[in-house]
Amino acid sequence: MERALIILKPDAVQRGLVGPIVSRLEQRGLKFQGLKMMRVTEELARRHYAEHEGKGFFAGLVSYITSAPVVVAVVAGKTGTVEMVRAMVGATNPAKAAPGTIRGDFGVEIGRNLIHASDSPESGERETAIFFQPEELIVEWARIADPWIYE
Ligand code: D4T
Repeated sequence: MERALIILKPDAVQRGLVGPIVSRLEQRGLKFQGLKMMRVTEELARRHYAEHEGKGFFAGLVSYITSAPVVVAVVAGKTGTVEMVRAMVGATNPAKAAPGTIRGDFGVEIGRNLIHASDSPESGERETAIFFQPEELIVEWARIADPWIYE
């Protein structure tokens, strides 16, 4: 089992795109383990984006992600799920993201790229632990559609 942390960023929430984006993930067959609305504090933003500290866009990135509520989720699936979710999300810059991807269909600019998805299974685990308490997640649950999604 692999899982990815998803953040529907403030622009996705403000633009009423939570439903359409969650829908895409759900329709693909991804299994949700957790979903909640929250505010990202500056401390959390700095921790999440620690690899970008010192870069020119860092201050803008922190201010964007902390500016309004976000929706965070954990989605799970078999091996390869994280890569599949990243493919659905599209290139970091929506202007260059392929049509059919979330960023390619809903966005136009890198500073408003709507969604975050973990970039490796290891990041998925690390980020899940940052954004969710264990008791907020339902890791094992029987979904009636599972045999119709996985052979
Ligand atoms: P996130 O982490 O938000 O899912 O985006 P990506 O994984 O697709 O891309 P990233 O980590 O390289 O960048 C993080 C975040 O910073 C913004 N950004 C990035 C920016 O505003 N200007 C830039 O030049 C870069 C490289 C967008 C996403």
